Amino acid sequence: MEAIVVKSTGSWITVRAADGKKFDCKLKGQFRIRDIKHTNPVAIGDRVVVEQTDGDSHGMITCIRERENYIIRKSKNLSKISHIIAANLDHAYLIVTLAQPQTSNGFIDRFLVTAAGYHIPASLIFNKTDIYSPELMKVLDELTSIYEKAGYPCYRVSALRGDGVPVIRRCLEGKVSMFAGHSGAGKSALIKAINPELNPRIGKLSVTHQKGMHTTTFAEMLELGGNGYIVDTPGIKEFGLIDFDKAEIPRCFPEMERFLPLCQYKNCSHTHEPGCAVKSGLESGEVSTLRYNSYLSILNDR
Ligand SMILES: Nc1nc2c(ncn2[C@@H]2O[C@H](COP(=O)(O)OP(=O)(O)OP(=O)(O)O)[C@@H](O)[C@H]2O)c(=O)[nH]1
Ligand SMILES: [Mg+2]
Ligand SMILES: [Zn+2]
Repeated sequence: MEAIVVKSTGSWITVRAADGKKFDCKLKGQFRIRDIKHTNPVAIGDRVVVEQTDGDSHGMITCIRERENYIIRKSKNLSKISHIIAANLDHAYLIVTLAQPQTSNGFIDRFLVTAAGYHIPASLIFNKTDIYSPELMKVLDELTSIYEKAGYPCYRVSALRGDGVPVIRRCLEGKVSMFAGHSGAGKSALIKAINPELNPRIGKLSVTHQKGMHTTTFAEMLELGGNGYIVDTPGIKEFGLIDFDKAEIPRCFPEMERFLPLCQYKNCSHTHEPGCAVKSGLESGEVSTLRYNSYLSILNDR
């Protein structure tokens, strides 16, 4: 039987069959040993083959189909081990907050680079607009202009008040999408606002730091009223890039891409070389300083 992984808690992997039925499965031993590079041998969204055991409700995963794409990041503190957040996605959304907690540009750009690297369309959802001061609204306008120019749709919502939620609901229709972001950004709250029948746990912010308390602990694919699926994910603090070549990174900045063939040197790193077209794009304003600085920072990561 073919099925899709919808939840994995470490001890059990929940899969959904084509008819919507769910099974708790174990993984055949061989995968655990084979895939030592990742902390998780199966990821949410994986297409798998399941053999039913134990009557109706349990199964054994015997095969993991090749992934079309995935969002991957470095595991905390273990630089060589990676974690696949979700696989086989139609769209990846980063839930961004300018306050409580604040999302940094470096975090946004590392996420977008990862999505671009695997050709997953990505968008930004700015949440908590109900608490933004006039100054933060100006920052929001600036960021929206920068990211939309770079080719990333930007949305504004308040999961709390419901502002902007219908637009997101329509975006998710008929697709498998993922919400990622810092803990406390409101991923689960937004899912609840999109579909009140769903009941993901929603946390509180820590009183001292106004950050989330890691309420969602396992990624889970939830069904949006029979018309689309959303993967709710645990909050992440940093987004460590993995599996990227230095030369690949400029191609993951869509607004830089068209300048790349115009650089004087074929192996231009776009940092100091004469005749660099990316730098001329920076001077003319077609490449923003904010994004270019993220590019430099990501180059320095490796
Ligand atoms: N003011 C305001 N608060 C919000 C909004 N959306 C979510 N919150 C609050 O932010 C806190 C965290 O929300 P969650 O949905 O649990 O955040 P999360 O991103 O799922 O966090 P993790 O599961 O820890 O990764 C809760 O107290 C929510 O009520 C919003 O639009 N405005
Ligand atoms: Mg959550
Ligand atoms: Zn160049």
